Amino acid sequence: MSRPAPKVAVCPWDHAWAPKVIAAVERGGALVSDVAEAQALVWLEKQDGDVRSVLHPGIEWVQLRGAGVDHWIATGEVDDSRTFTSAKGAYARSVGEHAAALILAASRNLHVCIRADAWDSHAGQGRLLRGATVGIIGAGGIGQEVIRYLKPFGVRIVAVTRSGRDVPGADLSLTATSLHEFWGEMDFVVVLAPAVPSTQHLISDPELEAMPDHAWVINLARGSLVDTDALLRGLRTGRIAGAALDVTEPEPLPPDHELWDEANVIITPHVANPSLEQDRLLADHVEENVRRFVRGDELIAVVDLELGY
Ligand code: OXD
Repeated sequence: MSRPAPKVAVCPWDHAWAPKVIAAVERGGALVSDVAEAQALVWLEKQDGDVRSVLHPGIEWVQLRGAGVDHWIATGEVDDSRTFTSAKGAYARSVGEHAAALILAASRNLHVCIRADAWDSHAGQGRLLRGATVGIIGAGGIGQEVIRYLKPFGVRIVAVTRSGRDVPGADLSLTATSLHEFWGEMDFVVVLAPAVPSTQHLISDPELEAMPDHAWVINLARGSLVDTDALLRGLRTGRIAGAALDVTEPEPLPPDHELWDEANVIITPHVANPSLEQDRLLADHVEENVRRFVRGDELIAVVDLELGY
């Protein structure tokens, strides 16, 4: 006899994403229930709620909506009392596409053209991506998408992971410890690693110093991975050519922050993962994880508290 379908709650039930996520839970083969009776919970709040307010001992598994869970770990909402899963991987295509757009904008000098108010064919000159070296720092699911989008442009990819495993599509795969020899070869450095204590200010003065003066730093991970003061110094002294930032430290970036005045900085307000698409992408992820939960299989994107993501 097969076991009864597990009960899964979606909270808050009146959240804008709830209808799509509830449908995904049903497609995954679970019963949507009130949180009091649930064995699992999909938590749709971002930063403004506290998942602990609805948890009870019967809840074995909590699915969070974020790919990065640094906020939930820092607040203690994610702990070892049960299984927590993130949405790691769910938004990879979207963030990958945004990274490719920022790299193309930088190499084609679009930031200069967009700000110009007169015809200047010299200032507007871009360069070919062909032959450029692109470092992907944290080459997980999103990194793979970036590689897929950029490979047709004929770039050389240096992929950095914790283990240094061979990353499909990369020309060179490294661990962060061997990276210092390669900063000097980077035309673009794409930061995608999770925000954990060891990645805090991963890009600071020494790294910017070691990069070629035409290099661009592209950050789509968390603001804390790039030292903002060092970045400003690097930009002002011409140590690097530019930065494209979807995430910043501080975030949101205050209106009077100096980064807004830098001509060679492209800022997008943490929209690589646009909310217009996010509910659908999260729903696909939830459906797959609910299906696994129903079967008793291993869930995807389980948060590892020791690793911090
Ligand atoms: C996420 C993000 O972590 O959008 O999901 O940054």
